Amino acid sequence: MSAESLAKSASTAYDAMLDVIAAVEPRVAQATRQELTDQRSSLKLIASENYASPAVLLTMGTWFSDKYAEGTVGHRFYAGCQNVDTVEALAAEHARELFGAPYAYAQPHSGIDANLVAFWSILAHRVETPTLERLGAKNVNELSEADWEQLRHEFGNQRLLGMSLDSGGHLTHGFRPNISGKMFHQQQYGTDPETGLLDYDVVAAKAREFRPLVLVAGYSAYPRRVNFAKMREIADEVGATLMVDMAHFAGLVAGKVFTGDEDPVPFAHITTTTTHKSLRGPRGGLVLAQEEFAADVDRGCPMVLGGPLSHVMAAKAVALAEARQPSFQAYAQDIADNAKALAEGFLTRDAKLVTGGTDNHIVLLDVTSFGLTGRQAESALLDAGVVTNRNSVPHDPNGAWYTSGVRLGTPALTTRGFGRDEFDKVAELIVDVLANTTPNNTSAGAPSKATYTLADGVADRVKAQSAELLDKHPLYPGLVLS
Ligand code: DSN
Repeated sequence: MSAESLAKSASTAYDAMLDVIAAVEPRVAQATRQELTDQRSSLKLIASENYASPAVLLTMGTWFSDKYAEGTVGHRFYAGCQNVDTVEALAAEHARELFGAPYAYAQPHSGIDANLVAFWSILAHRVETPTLERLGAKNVNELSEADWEQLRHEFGNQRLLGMSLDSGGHLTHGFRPNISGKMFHQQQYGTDPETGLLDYDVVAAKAREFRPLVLVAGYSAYPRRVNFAKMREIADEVGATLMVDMAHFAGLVAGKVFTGDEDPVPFAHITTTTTHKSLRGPRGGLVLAQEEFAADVDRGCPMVLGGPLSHVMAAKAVALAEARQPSFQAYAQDIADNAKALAEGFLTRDAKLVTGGTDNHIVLLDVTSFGLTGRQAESALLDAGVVTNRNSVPHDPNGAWYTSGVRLGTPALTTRGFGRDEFDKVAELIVDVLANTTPNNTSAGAPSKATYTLADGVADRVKAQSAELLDKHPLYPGLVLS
């Protein structure tokens, strides 16, 4: 089927779908239409967002949503799961083939859920199983109260070492307010204060001293690649399990931009990801594992997760099939090339970047040189139709709420077909907004961290120039709603 006829079919499908919805709750149909208009008319630079294909989106809107399927393929707690088995097995097969993983689990509903499954599996495999074997019990129900208390104590007293939030790690990597920072004794590694880069010797020294059960690698706001061979060496030296959260860069792994030591899958005992960021699938999670962890990961539902979202697993299968096409490799390379162009666009305009650049899909702009907090910068950019999110920079003086940075990513606009020239223009537009934004004063006369004034005319000027870029690269070309 040609791209043109596919777009025509999608238009018919969405028109019909919106009619059916409008017959029950027209305001939802209207908001759904408006969301498409808004996404089409703004510069989406949120590093964790993308645009899934109509095939992926349509797959989510079916009766698979109505089916309960707790358990795993061929081993469910409900009858009638034969078709769920088909789509879950397909999603897992595509994931194994795409990433070269021995085992894949397609059920997690999100990245946080995928990480919880991974933590639970590591604890089950490395703490619970040996304890049960030692005590000659088949499962926890056979333990005496005293042995159960001992197991609970050991389960709840393990150690995790992960990257700190302000260095680019994720909340679930042991950030103390998050569940991961409470279910484990946690310590964090950061980045070099001068360069902003990971220092593997520092990570190794911390690991030797702390001796964690789990070493977490991966990031959500670090604009550089990671050497996972080195992380595995560190884990092996201290007897830790290496868990890599590749949610942000899974598309770059799938698209063979990150290969060799930069591909986490062969090195990690367990790799987790979301499916909706650079991987461009439906909103959801995925766990990949080496064989030794497979049986424990497989019990993720119902031990950690509620019933799987079968309609989303079906959409994961479609998205992963898309990611196995050669065109996805070209897309992934464009993501990385475009991020470099965006970074160069900022550097030539004297803006400050954390680590001085990028070699993945993220650019982390330090907005203190504009005299702004991240929150002011994010809001002023939104006024001009540029959608970003504020983010901490290492050792951030403004904390995790106001922040001093704005995180930008290239996956979404690359899907629309933006290239290096367009990303250079995007840098120009962002600098235009930020250079024309000034912080307001609080009632006490100090500079506010939240409010600001964007000079007259700037938002309209930037919106007009963005519109030229966006019109050249339409979102879902050929998809027309009546
Ligand atoms: N929401 C993800 C991100 O934006 O990176 C993290 O959970």
